[in-house]
Amino acid sequence: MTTSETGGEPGTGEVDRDCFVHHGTDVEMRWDGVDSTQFCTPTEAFFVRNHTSTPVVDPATYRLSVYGDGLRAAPTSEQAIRFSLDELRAMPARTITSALECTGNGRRFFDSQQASPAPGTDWALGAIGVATWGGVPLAEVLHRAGVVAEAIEVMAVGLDEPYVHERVDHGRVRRPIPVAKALDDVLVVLEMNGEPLPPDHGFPARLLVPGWVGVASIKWLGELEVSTQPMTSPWNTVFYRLRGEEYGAEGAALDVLPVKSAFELSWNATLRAGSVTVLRGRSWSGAAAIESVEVSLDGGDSWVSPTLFGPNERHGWARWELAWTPPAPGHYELLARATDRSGRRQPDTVPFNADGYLFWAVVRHPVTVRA
Ligand SMILES: Nc1nc2c(c(=O)[nH]1)N[C@H]1C(S)=C(S)[C@@H](COP(=O)(O)O)O[C@H]1N2
Ligand SMILES: [Mo]
Repeated sequence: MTTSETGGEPGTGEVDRDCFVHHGTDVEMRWDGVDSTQFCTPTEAFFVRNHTSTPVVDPATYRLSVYGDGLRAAPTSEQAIRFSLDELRAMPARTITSALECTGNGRRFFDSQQASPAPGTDWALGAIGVATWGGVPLAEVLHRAGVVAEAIEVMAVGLDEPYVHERVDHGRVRRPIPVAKALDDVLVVLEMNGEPLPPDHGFPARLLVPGWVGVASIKWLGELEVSTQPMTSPWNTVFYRLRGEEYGAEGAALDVLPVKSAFELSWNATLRAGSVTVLRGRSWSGAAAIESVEVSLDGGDSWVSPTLFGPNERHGWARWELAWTPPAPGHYELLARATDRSGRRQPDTVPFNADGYLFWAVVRHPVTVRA
């Protein structure tokens, strides 16, 4: 049903190369390219994170297979209940405007700000985007498949090629989520920003797990195993765990994303002394809407409140702006620190973890002011 494209990068020929920072099989959104008049990230500027490469899935033969002992008839994978794309499209539709963020977003700041580099894609803060996702509630699909009250977890499996890392074949990208989350607000996405899902973002169908680590939002969704027992995959036992001194030997599997902020400004931007510059940025949290944002123009000595504008809802992001007249030439560090409505405020530092996940400390953004 699928063939794997050769070539390391996603979206060959489809993406505007200049609007991204390239990292092997991943591409990162450029914060200095963000259009401050737009709330959603345009699809063509949305980051891509692929463990292998974008598969070509034939929509005519595509089926979503649902099976497991958490369904009334307890079908095996061979006996799976199968939904075609037309059947999914005919189900009651829903849209949600939500961020999707990679667990490793901000990883490079473990190195540059805390002198503790972590392996993995060297993201700055551009492994995030907000889109309007359209599709079918996962709850609808699970109810039609006959989910039972004893079901506790749903394992989503992608149709991309098995992931081989350091000569270990980990199988297809897959990860379980609790049934409670699956039935709450998870979407089987068919459309992104009003258009059919593009290949790089999971055509013909993917999950969107609002507020959770991006890896939960399995692309090219091929299977859902519904189980009455806890399930494991390398993506919840080996990868995407917080491992490190502060977290214990086993580490903790990751779910809800923390609160973060970014300026819509190039790294080392050049500004003019004595001229008014409107600084803009966005803050977001997996847990709640944004309560407040503080900005420091002097490396963290003093803080001022930017003006928040536009929508500010759970799962989106809050936009903010602040007029600044840089007083004198020199090098400055601009800081933005958000607090969400669940009471979490971005810290100055975060404890290291071996894979560099969830860097949610305040990022120090350098700018040069010229005469
Ligand atoms: N099947 C599959 N699903 C996947 C991945 C993948 O490599 N294969 N990458 C995951 C990760 S780590 C992230 S951050 C998001 C990225 O979604 P995007 O590429 O649409 O931005 O997809 C997730 N879903
Ligand atoms: Mo990710």
